[in-house]
Amino acid sequence: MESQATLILIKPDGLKKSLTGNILTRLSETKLEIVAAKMVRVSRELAAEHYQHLKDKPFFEDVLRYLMGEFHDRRKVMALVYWGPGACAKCRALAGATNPEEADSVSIRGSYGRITTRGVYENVIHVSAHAEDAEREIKLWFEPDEVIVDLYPTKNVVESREKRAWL
Ligand code: IDP
Ligand code: MG
Repeated sequence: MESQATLILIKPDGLKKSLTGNILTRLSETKLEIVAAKMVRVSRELAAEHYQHLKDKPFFEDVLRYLMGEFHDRRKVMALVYWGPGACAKCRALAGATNPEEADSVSIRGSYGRITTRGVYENVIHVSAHAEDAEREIKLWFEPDEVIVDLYPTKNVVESREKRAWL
């Protein structure tokens, strides 16, 4: 099987419920390699771009607010890239179905997810559906230099913008 990458997000409910260690332990069963990881404060623009395929759904606004952390008082997600053979399928199998009530009860979403009274599927993690989605999503969440393997072709650009540096 060919190596591929997949984007994992531990969503704000996963962080608030202190499930990070648990989720990473579950995912380690895949024997995939973690090639990028960081905490991200999610802007509306990033959330909307990430969930662009849902923009016509009635729950779109709530899903953006969920990913931005507005329902959990935790304005952050943990973003990781897992890499190896069949990465998307392996991680999605462990994650379980989108609807936490339909997810296998021992899957991550089946164990820890819930449907809120607002109707949001709070399902703890995101996993890219397939290699094509993974490429789009990883390019959205990570710069090339934040990933320790060369996943996709890059180009060199000269940037002269002001940025913060350590004092
Ligand atoms: P996925 O996360 O399993 O790939 P998508 O269809 O891409 O599922 O939906 C993205 C996220 O939007 C889901 O993880 C879930 O949080 C939310 N969502 C999807 N469908 C529904 C729905 O019918 N009601 C409420 N929330 C939903
Ligand atoms: Mg999806």
